[in-house]
Amino acid sequence: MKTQVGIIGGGPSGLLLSQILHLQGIESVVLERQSRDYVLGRIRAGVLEQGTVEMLRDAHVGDRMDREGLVHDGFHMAFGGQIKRIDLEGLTGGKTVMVYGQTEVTRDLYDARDQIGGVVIDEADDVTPHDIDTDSPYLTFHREGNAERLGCDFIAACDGFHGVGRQSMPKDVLKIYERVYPFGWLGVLSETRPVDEELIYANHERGFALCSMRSPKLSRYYVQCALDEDLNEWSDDRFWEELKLRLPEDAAARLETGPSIEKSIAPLRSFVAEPMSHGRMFLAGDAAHIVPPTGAKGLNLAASDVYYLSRALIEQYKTGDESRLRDYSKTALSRVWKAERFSWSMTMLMHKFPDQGEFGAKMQQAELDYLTSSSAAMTAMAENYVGLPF
Ligand code: FAS
Ligand code: PHB
Repeated sequence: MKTQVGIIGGGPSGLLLSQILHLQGIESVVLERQSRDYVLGRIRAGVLEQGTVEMLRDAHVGDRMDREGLVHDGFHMAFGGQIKRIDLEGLTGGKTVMVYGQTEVTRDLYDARDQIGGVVIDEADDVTPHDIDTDSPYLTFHREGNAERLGCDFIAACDGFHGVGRQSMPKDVLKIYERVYPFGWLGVLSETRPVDEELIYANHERGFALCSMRSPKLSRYYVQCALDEDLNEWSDDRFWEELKLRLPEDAAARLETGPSIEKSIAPLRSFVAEPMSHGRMFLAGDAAHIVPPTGAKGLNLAASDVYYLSRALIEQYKTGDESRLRDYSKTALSRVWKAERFSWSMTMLMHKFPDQGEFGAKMQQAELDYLTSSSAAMTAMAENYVGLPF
């Protein structure tokens, strides 16, 4: 097999890159390790920055998002018995975010690829990049037990944190930066009316909690939990009781509970791999970086990587100018690190740390009190939350 861009990974990064290139007449093949059902069964991100929304519309995959997504022009921060609103739209001159699940984004992308004849090979095993520092890199993989080879001009490793792309970069080239947090998020999806029309981020002495949603009838909740929590110890009743304890009284009183249709624990880490390219292989999305979900940046960073990489590949194919490809890593990392900083700072502000002590708790309350009483501080929060410019 031969194509122009070989893409490892059929998550949001790989599918969006493939779709954007296709619309510019550039061929690609996506090699996805899992089955389509498995990929679509993962419950992940929920909030799309304005830049991501515009990219999806430009890639002709925004129609259902615009019909079913929820435009949010603010969110709430609860702490010390108070609840304060961050007026995203008012503080950023009209910018908002879209609440629309990553699962739906991925479904829309798969449908779009199928509709225009995109090549996505599911259940591709042992995908392996070769000769990435030559002019003719290629990928090998197994499909239904048969060995296959995909020749390409460039390889995009969109294969997530556990992917093969980053692992294939020379060890003496790669520099890793990492911070693992001493807690995780226990998440629940339930077919209940969301507790509020907007998201609530809660700092509480028992730990962080987040009230989010997927639709007016589908709620997504999280509570901070210990890293070694046993999911079997968390009945729905225990989850709902713990969530209520961490929310302001009126929110807890109106919380509609019900059976969980998904329950999982996600670890939290900050992670960046530099550089994001080597030879003719380019890393995009979780393959290159991970953020704690506190700032709702993970999926959105994947989108901005794809924005920069697709623009660079299109320029190379249209004009032969490789300068944007050469600058891809530096350009993408500039935005990645700012999102890493925001996600880290939100995580430090909102969670209970085992070693923070009473002084640390007081610092968090003082910062939250200052943040929500200063338009300058809220403006900084708002412009990061809606997404810094691409
Ligand atoms: P993905 O991991 O989504 O996709 C990579 C794809 O590559 C996968 O389908 C995988 O099967 C495939 N793959 C891996 N190795 C392969 C190989 N060797 N060969 C072929 N294919 C391979 N972000 C938020 O903004 N908010 C959240 O609340 C949030 N919650 C999250 C919860 C969890 C448990 C996780 C893991 C992530 C969460 N994220 C969240 C971040 C998440 O949304 C990612 O940023 C997003 O999935 C990034 O998309 P991709 O880069 O496409 O990576
Ligand atoms: C979600 O809805 O899953 C979600 C929303 C905001 C976050 C993290 C997760 O910061």
